[in-house]
Parts: sequence; structure tokens; C-alpha cells
Amino acid sequence: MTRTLTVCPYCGVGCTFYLVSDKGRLVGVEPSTTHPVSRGGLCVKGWNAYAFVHHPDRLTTPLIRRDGQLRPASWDEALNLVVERLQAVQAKHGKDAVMFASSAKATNEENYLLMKLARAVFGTNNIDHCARLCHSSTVTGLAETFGSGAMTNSISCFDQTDVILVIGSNTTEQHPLIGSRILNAVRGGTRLIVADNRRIRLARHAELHLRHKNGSDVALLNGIMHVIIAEGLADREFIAGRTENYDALAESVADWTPERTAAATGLTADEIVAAARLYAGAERAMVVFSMGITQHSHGVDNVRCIAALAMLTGNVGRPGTGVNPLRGQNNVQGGCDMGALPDLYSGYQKVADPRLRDKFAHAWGVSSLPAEPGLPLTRAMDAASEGRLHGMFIMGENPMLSDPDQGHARKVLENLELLIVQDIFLTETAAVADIVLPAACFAEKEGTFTNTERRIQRLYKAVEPPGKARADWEIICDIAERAGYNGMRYTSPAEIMAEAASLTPIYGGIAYQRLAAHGLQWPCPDKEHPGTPIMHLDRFTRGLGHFSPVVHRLPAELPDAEFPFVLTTGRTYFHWHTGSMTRRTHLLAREEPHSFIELHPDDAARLGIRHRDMVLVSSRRGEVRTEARVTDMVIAGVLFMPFHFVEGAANALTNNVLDPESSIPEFKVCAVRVEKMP
Ligand SMILES: Nc1nc2c(c(=O)[nH]1)N[C@H]1C(S)=C(S)[C@@H](COP(=O)(O)OP(=O)(O)OC[C@H]3O[C@@H](n4cnc5c(=O)[nH]c(N)nc54)[C@H](O)[C@@H]3O)O[C@H]1N2
Ligand SMILES: Nc1nc2c(c(=O)[nH]1)N[C@H]1C(S)=C(S)[C@@H](COP(=O)(O)OP(=O)(O)OC[C@H]3O[C@@H](n4cnc5c(=O)[nH]c(N)nc54)[C@H](O)[C@@H]3O)O[C@H]1N2
Ligand code: SF4
Ligand SMILES: [Mo]
Repeated sequence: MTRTLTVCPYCGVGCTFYLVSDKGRLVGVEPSTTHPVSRGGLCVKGWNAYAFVHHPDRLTTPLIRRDGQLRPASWDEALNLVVERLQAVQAKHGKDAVMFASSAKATNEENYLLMKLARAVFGTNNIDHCARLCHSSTVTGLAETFGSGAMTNSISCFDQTDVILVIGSNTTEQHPLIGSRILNAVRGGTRLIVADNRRIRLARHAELHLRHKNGSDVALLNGIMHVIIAEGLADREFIAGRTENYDALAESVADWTPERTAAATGLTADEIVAAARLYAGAERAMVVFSMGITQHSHGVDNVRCIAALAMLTGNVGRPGTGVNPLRGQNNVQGGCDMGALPDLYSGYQKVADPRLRDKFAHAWGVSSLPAEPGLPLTRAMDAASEGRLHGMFIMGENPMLSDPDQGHARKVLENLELLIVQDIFLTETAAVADIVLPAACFAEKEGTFTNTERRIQRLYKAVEPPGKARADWEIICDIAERAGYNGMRYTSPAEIMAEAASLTPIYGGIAYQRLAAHGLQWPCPDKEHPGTPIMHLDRFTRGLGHFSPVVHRLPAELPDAEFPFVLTTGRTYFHWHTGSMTRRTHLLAREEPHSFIELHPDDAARLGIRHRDMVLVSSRRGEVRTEARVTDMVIAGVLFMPFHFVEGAANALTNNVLDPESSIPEFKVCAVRVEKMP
């Protein structure tokens, strides 16, 4: 048996483990006992992360659509066709008629290369990835207020805090090893506030469980800040020394009395006062948030309020404090860091800045780079239906199930002049592609992932890829070469990282030989720098922290007589997004075999729906059949549905209205009707 250290391919917690293999086949997983995050533990997905690797459905050869059918092809044929057809679309409709979707499942090196391919070889800034659907509101909101969009503190800080406010994060199911840290801290005396109207597991251990209306977080946070200021609980010294624009914030929350906040949120005035006193009364308080905050048409505003709350109470820049967005995918932090974003190069360097464009153009050996920011992923579908986008290259994403308003997404994906998908399985998106490229998965390649606490960690290759599948980085380099570009000749991912580090100040000190033990946390500007567990220590990345006052706005679609329920969507413990990996993992699929919707017992009784009845759920955009789960996990009037299941797909229902600033879809609120199937 051979043991190979690697990083979990599921969530952003970034646990490491050993893949155990026997004669070239994976047989199991062993946690790493010395790792600072996993500390010998793993969640059920980590324990089972080897199981999909040898699944018979793995893609083993390139496929090209001929006479309507995807048929096996050689790499030569497939890659020549990729280049020929991308160039043909560009020749016909312009450089920006193609879009590249990168992958938060792929490594840093692969994300860096795909953005380099889009910009240097194909001359477009149309590059983005699933962060757009996820923490784009965080990146925008925290860049404005702090100067950096990442988690400010480290996972170890959960052991050093007095109060944790968890708002819009189902931590025990979605970031399980952070969830268990929180539960441990609570056992040790840390006090917990949960602001989420589902009765998630953490809520059972919380001193305060705020079950406010979906989409009312700005009201809630403004109300809490009102109480903090009115009761003299603000940190005057921090505000004076480290921040700007406080007066505007104070003015904007002046009207948010507990009574007004109660009316807007559905809570009681006492609950709001209690939350303010508990959070502001602590010596060290942390905020933890995720999709319940970001996935709204006012997601950036939600983030602004969280940043303001932390600054108001001086809870930034010390152990056990901070603003802590939990990043979702194993490498979504890295996808952002590496510049798989339409307006930014790696390290959040703006494409709009001519000096930075020159720097990258020079390093990449091209005469110029495009100046206009590209299309956000969530605007691609509309751009295509309006005739502005004609080709997509999608690496490691499955928008057919993950994009809002599936009916619309399907129509666009099926009608694109050119769709290329590079994945490890024939996903619902790959099934409608013109060309499919088989990729190696995490266990079959080297590279690095960056976890939610900005920790850059190495993967080591444990087994060979199936059939002719190749690592994403090798495929991208081969495409560049065939497109006539000679600036992508690397012999290993280490060499790619060396180039990325040389162009990316926050990764400046990253080199493979330094990552051996437990990786390094960025910012790590030079080869001597030890990495940064806590950001914004003496000053914010932008200098002074900026208070951005926010006006409360309602979600774009609210219940009415025709669609009387709020639908909110999300995830379960056992499955991962569109299920490509977890539904091919026997032990996980057995636990949660099919689609369901949570419905409050009072609503169920009124509608004559019993537990496990089949129901029809419809919105203005579509309808699905699914199984009713009658439970007080949800409050009356609200339904919850995971989006993992192709049969009973939540995204047939969701609204593709976007936050105007971050372009994130409002996955967390739309209006639906539910009825019992005859
Ligand atoms: N098992 C598993 N783990 C995962 C994933 C997975 O698919 N499966 N996906 C990963 C990814 S990419 C991500 S982004 C994270 C997401 O992690 P989370 O954000 O924790 O997961 P969600 O289920 O999307 O939503 C979290 C909570 O938001 C609440 N919520 C809904 N609307 C509102 C609101 O208006 N206000 C507030 N305050 N709360 C609201 C919901 O009730 C829900 O409990 O999980 C990561 N981890
Ligand atoms: N209704 C609703 N919809 C949502 C959300 C929600 O809360 N509600 N959340 C949104 C969020 S936060 C996110 S992050 C998105 C996620 O949306 P997606 O990123 O589209 O979902 P995944 O299923 O994670 O897709 C990852 C793909 O990468 C493939 N893959 C795995 N490893 C590799 C690799 O090494 N190389 C390559 N090339 N491919 C690989 C997998 O097979 C899979 O097809 O969904 C969004 N959609
Ligand atoms: S907590 Fe996240 S990183 Fe850790 S084993 Fe579970 S899915 Fe993997
Ligand atoms: Mo996500």
C-alpha cells in the first residue's frame, strides 16, 4: 500500500489526507493527524473522496460531436478542432464573442493558465468562474471596506474567541470541520448567535437563534448597529484611529430603532437588543458568513453591513475576531487569487490599470492585452441570447444545473455556436457540448489549492488518470501551443507557480519547496515572509477601514397570491453541488438519494400535504416534481430545496436577477407555489 498526501477536493476548509493506493488503485483515505485544520479528522465527504476517482463513468477520451452524437476522437483531432473553432468564432463575431469559464475545482496553476490563455492567447477578458455565483459579493464588499476580500482571520481563531455570530452559513453541514470547531468552542464557553431562519444544527447550540425573514439582513444588521451606538457600546478608539466615514454610518442607522427593525425582520425588538449587547459586549467577537449573506440582489450591501459591524466594535485585526467569509469550493479562493475574474489579473490587480496591463503583457511576451473588463459568468447567458456571445470553453463547472433559471441556461447552452467542456465526467453541460475534453482529477495530478483561510497547500499525484485523460494544465498548454503561442511551455506545476508568484505580490514568496509541511497563508510577499494568519493587523489593506452606509432593499421577487411561498435554496451534508462526484459515491448517494423540499408542518397541514408526498413546485420560470419533507427546520411560509439533483432541479425555479455590483444571482429568495401531486 502507498500513502500519498493530498488536499480534500470538496470544500474550502482544506483538510489534508493521505490517499491510500494499492497497485495503482485507490482503496481509501487516512486523515493527517498533524495538520492544523483537519487535526486527524475529516467529514464524510473527505473519508469518501477516493470513491469517485475510479468510477466507470469517468471520461477517458476526447469526444467530438458528429451527426448529432458525441464520438471518441484523438487528442490531436480534438485540440486542433478546439483552436480552429474558437478562432473561427472570433473571426466571425470578434474576440469577445467567446468566454472561458475556469474552475474552483482545478488547481491554482490551472486557473492561472486558463486566465493567461483567455487574455494572452485569445485576447479577451471574458474569464470568470463559480465565485461569481458564490462570494463575488464578498470580494466586492470587502475590497471597498477593507481593501481585501478574503477571510481576515484563521481557522485557529475559532478556539480563541468569546462570541461567534454565524449569519447565513450552515457551517456544520457545509464546512463541517469548521462547524465542529465552533461546537467545541461553545462547549468551552464561547457564546454563539445564529442568524438564519432554518433550524440548522448550530442553532440548537446557540444562545440566540434569530429566525429573521429571508433577505432582511441589512435591516437586522442596521438595527444591531443602531443599538450598539445608542447604548454606547461602539469602540470609539478603533473608529477614530483606524476607520473613516463613521458619521455617515451613524446617520444611516439612526432610524433603525429596535421596533422598526423588528417590523422589517419579523423578529422581536428584544432579540435585536440582545444580539447587539452580546456581540458588542465581547472582548473578542467573530462574524462567520456564507451564502445566506452573499446570494441576494443586495448581497454586496449585506457584506458592507457586516464589515461595518466588525469595525464599529473594533473586531478586526486581532486573534479571535474578524470578518470570516467561508469560501465554498476547495479552490475558489485560489480561482479568485489567480485572476480567473473578468476585471482582475492574479492578486486582484486591475486589468483597467495600464501599468499592470503592461507588466503582464511584457511577462507573457505579447504586444498588448485587452483593457475592457470582460463578462461576468452570470451575464454570459443573457449576452448569448442577445447575440453578443457565441462560444464558451467551460473547464470544471456544470452551469446546466448550477446556474439560476435553468430553462434559460439550457436554451443558451444548447444554441451556442460552439461549446467546449473539459470535465472529469460527462455532466449535463458536457452532454450538450460540441467538444468534450477528459480531465485528470485531484488525485491524478500535482498542483496547489488555496483554502478559505488563504492557506496554499500542495497536492501530490497518487494514481494515473484513466484512459487518455490529462491534467487540465497540460491540456491548456497544448491548446496555447496549437494556437501558435509559445509562452506556455512548462515541465511541471511548480514552474507555473514560480511564474504566477513573480507576477502576483500576495503570492510573491510562494514556492513549492516552502509548502511541504502545512502550506503558507497569503499575503506572503517574499521568500523570507512566514505568511499571514491574521490580516489588517495595524492597518487595513486599503489604509483606513471604510464605513459604507447601506439602505435596506427588499428581494427582487416576493410572494404574492399566485406564488405565495419564499423558496430558498442551498445544500446538504452528503452532496456536492450538481452531484457529479457525490452522486457517484455509493455511501453518499445512499444517504440522500433524491430531490426533496422542506415544508413547515403548518403549511403542510393547510395544503393537505403529508411527509414524503410528491409535490409540484412552480415559479414564474419553471416547475419541478419533488418529495415533501415536512419539518420545522424551516419557518412557515418558507421552503428550502437543495440544488444537487437533476431530477427535481431547484434551478428550474430560481430567479436570475443579479446584484448590480457583484452580478451574483438571488439564489436565496424567489416566489413559488407548492401543491400536492394528484
Ligand atoms: N456538503 C456540502 N458542502 C459544501 C457545498 C456543497 O455543495 N455540499 N458547497 C460549498 C460551497 S461552493 C459553498 S459556497 C458553501 C455554502 O455554504 P452555506 O452558505 O453554509 O450553504 P447554503 O446551504 O447555501 O446556505 C446557508 C444558509 O443560508 C441560509 N439563508 C437563506 N437565506 C438567508 C437570508 O436571507 N439571510 C440569512 N442570514 N441566511 C439565509 C439558509 O437557511 C442556509 O442555512 O458550502 C460549501 N460546502
Ligand atoms: N439554487 C442554487 N444554485 C446555486 C447555489 C445555491 O446556493 N443555490 N450556489 C452556487 C454556488 S455558491 C456555486 S459555488 C455553484 C457551483 O456550481 P458548479 O461549479 O457548476 O458546480 P460543481 O458541481 O461543483 O461543478 C464542478 C465540476 O467540476 C468537475 N471537476 C471536478 N474536478 C475537476 C478537475 O480536476 N478538472 C476539471 N476540469 N473538472 C473537474 C466536476 O465533475 C463538476 O462537473 O453553484 C451555484 N448554484
Ligand atoms: S470539511 Fe471540507 S475539506 Fe474537510 S473533509 Fe469535509 S469536505 Fe473535505
Ligand atoms: Mo460556492
